[in-house]
Amino acid sequence: MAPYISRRSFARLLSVAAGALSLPAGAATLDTGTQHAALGAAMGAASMEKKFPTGFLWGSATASYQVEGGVNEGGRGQTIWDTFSHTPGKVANGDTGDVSTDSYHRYREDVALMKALGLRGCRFSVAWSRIFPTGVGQPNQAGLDYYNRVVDELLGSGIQPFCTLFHWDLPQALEDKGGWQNPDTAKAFADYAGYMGGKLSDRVKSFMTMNEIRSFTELGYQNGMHAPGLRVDAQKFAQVNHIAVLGHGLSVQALRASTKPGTKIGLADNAQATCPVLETPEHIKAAEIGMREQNAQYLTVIMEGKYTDAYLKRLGPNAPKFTAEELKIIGSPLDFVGLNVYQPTWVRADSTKEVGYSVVEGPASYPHMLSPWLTIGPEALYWSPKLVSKLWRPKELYITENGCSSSDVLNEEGQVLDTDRVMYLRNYLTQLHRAISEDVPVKGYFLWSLLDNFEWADGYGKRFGITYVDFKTQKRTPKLSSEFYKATIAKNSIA
Ligand code: GBH
Repeated sequence: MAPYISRRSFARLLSVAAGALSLPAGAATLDTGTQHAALGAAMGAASMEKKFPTGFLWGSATASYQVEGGVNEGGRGQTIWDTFSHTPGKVANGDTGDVSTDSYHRYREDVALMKALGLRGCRFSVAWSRIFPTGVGQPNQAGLDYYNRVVDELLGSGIQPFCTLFHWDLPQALEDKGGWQNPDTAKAFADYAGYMGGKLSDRVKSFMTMNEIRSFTELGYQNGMHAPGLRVDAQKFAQVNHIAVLGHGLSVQALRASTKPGTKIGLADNAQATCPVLETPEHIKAAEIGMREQNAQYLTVIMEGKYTDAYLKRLGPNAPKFTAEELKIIGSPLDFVGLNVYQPTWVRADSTKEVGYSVVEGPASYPHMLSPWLTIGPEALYWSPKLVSKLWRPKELYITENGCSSSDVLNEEGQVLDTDRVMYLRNYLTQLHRAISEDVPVKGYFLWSLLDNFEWADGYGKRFGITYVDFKTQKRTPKLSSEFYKATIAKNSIA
């Protein structure tokens, strides 16, 4: 700090630092030493009390196959995750989503948990195969009825529903015809999305087309770790990505046509959260370039309506085949961008690279949560919305997922004291506050997840909930992190 501050700049600093704080009358006329003390106190208090904007939407997120169970009820059709999880060796411990948290039957109890936390937003996903059991054809009223009940229960509890239309549970009948390798799937998805928009938009005001395109294409069709468990060649894989983003664009258009005026349409994307290794201008610039290039075939093509030159060059003969018309559809304007943010991608300036940056792999000692991939970098929740906002100026942003796994156990008193999850959330939310205080238009935050649930190929072994679920009895027990989240919401601030 400078040894002397002019009265005018001192007053300005105070007003910046103090926000709503009341300061001693005439503070600006005090001597320099007292000024510094007062300023320090104001800054300290301001940094202790990090207020979120009034009306900031605090919520939680789940996804159909991960929580519903009831896989053979209400006329639901089979999905690629039923097939995959029932194939020996694919999911840890042979776990399946057959029952999971049984939210198909217990959604009222789950909504009550949300209400008790003070949540005002709930992100859930619709299982396509409950609505169109084979992906196309005649709609299934019993499936629609279930989501009508969920939506009505949420609204009755003062919680805004945010609906995701595809969170990876593709109808098996569509996979049998090539799944996301077949452009017909993109069209079928748009038809289904349009149908849901027409049925729900009298009550649901925000829709997300897809969840994490990168995850279901890379894990499902490139490395085979998720359903449908395929490993297609590089050219076919680039085409899978193209068909998926095309499905997104077509569904945006279908939703525009079918929803009530004022309905907001976006997606939930896990754009790699490029963070500068050091916060210097050159590395920050590198992170910005990295945000575009690391996500070229996902968020970048969606926001810009074109693939970057570097992406097409890198793929060479394996680049996707596309038309100008398709790019236009993919780039259909959105009302908001949802970002799922978990781990950082550290980036540095690198003049030896044509693109000007490189990704830095962490040392072996780099800390992570229970899931080995979930390296800890709270800055991700600053840089991801910050850079997305700078590059593409979306009108609104939401954090559609953030949270972590922990080796939760019930203690003798029946509590789960997940201090590591509290640590994770506190630090990430502090960085989110930093972004918002710089006017990045983040309107809400959905914690992943309300409940421990089926964590895909990790089965039930990796718990992400702020509520502990005993999968034998279905008993739900709020963890320490629930208490933390509840207090954060009540204060609308992070300490
Ligand atoms: C999100 O994926 C999903 O939207 C959600 O369904 C999921 O439950 C949640 O986050 C927590 O994982 O095993 O090393 O190959 C997060 C992105 C991409 C993270 C795939 C795990 C597998 C890494 N996921 N990744 S590895």
